[in-house]
Amino acid sequence: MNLTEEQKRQYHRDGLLVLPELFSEREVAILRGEIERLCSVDADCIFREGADGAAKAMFRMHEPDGPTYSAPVRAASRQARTLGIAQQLFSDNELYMHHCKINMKPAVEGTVWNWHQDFGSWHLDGVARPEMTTMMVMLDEATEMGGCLYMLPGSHKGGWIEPYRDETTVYKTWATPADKVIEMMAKSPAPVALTGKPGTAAIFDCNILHGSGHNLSGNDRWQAYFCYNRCSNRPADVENPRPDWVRSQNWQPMDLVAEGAILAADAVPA
Ligand SMILES: O=C(O)CCC(=O)C(=O)O
Repeated sequence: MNLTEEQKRQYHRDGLLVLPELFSEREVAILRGEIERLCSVDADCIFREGADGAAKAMFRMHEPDGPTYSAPVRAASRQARTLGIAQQLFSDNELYMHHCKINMKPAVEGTVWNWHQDFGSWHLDGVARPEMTTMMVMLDEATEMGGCLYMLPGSHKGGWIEPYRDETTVYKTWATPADKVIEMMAKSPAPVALTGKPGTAAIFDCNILHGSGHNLSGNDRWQAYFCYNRCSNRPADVENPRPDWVRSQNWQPMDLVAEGAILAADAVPA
């Protein structure tokens, strides 16, 4: 899948490109089935919340040597529609996955992700340059009431903003200070709500400000995130690096796989 010049311009201008229904219903069903299967795994790379310990976030489904491995998720992250688009945006075929995750917001109970830049934490991981991008794929219908993502278009151009450690959320993150978010909002177009049908995707710059609210709806909101970095931008050594399921140590370039690879991977028993 080749991006048009207009799509590339839009990505660089807004820090964001929406790709409606990039994945088919069948592919989404396979990916969801995989996540349901993995929810019962007991592993450090699955975060849980609430009295019933429902999974909130799950990492590292793309590497064959871990407890959360899923061949269909690995195939999804290596499509011309995902990896190939990131390669085009960087004019670089040598990309690796910094991390791969699923964020789950259960109906009524799924909680907030405060405004942040992904590069806020990735820079602290030792990555020097903001040459990273994320492909998000909706595995449910994303709605405003259901806690969809909001993006502040153009905010990536402001560069890295020093984050603070946000301990208020279940999965602790590095968030952007409120005064900086408000300042950026005053000079940006209105935030964009990333709503859409299952299978819709969006690719976004690692410095764009984004966040999402509580899921007040009666439906779950599951989303997959494939975070790509250039191999030439791999992190430097840092003191106490985060575990490899969130700061990968596999810096080998990823290969593209065939269009039908998600369906083919589903045919092989896990
Ligand atoms: O899934 C969401 O709503 C937000 C997730 C996010 O921004 C992140 O994981 O960095």
